[in-house]
Amino acid sequence: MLTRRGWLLGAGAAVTSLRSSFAASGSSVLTAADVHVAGYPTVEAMRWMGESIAAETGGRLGLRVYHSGQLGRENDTINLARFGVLDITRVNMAALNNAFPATRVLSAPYVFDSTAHMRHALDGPVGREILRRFETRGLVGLAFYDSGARCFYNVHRPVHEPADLHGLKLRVPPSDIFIALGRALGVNPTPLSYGEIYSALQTHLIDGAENNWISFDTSRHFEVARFWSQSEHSYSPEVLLMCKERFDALAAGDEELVRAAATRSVNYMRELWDKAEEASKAKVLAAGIQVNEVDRAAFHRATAHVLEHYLQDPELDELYRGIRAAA
Ligand code: GTR
Repeated sequence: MLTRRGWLLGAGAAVTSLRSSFAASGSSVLTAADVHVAGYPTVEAMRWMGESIAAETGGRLGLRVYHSGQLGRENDTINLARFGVLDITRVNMAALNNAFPATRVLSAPYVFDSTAHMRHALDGPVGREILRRFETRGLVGLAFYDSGARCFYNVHRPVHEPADLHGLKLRVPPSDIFIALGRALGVNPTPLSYGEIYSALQTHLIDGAENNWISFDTSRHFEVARFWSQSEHSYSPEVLLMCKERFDALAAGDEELVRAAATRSVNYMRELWDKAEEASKAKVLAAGIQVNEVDRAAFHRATAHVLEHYLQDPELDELYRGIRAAA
């Protein structure tokens, strides 16, 4: 049987051989990973970034995107990037919450009012400050991408208020914040990696999960979980992280070029996001998903202590104030 370690070593070897074949031709290629499928806005935005880098360097530098979790689970790709096996990974804040305290304020419940608010806050000083913090642990924060509003979905019933969730076993990302959020709502929070959710739903290991419209659609979770409740409890955004060692080793001028291409890809990503969100919503509605509004104020009240707990940290409190000032 192929062990997890064996598999990761295999992925590392594939990346290394790709790099050497490019090096032999006098050009070099950056490798990037994403757990989402081809066509997902984050994957397409990274490809766009790669094309832009290749065009500007006349093909001297390129970017190869491994989508669909080909290089492993999100948490694994963070370490692959920290240790230089992989150059860039696109992950959600949830995967970083435990190891990078500053990210907690971005994932906590009811911090952002809307996608527009989140974009505005991340484009300003709060976003820049959080990106900077990754450098202390071997990573360079290149840019934030959207992740929309996370909502609950399950196989049993519409959820209107927190009590409707009581007793359900819900998958949450492996993050203490999401576990605390689940507990605050009376669910049995079950941390699993993204790729494990579909079969966990099918085999009734879990009753539901939470995510945004595009993930609900492209992961095909909607085929099993037929009730979607518009809780919008977190906007936990995505981030593009690059191996710091590899970034520092880029040729003169290329650091700025890579940073600038990542920054420009954000606008492209947002355009794709807005269109894909509408398309995914329409698709799952046409497939017969039952959607309902929730008593959002009740959800907010029930989870307020989770945010308050994290705001006892003065640094998080300051970042939070910056976020609210951008509302
Ligand atoms: C998605 C996010 C993924 C992954 C997933 C999850 O919204 O884009 O990177 O974190 O959620 O819940 O695991």
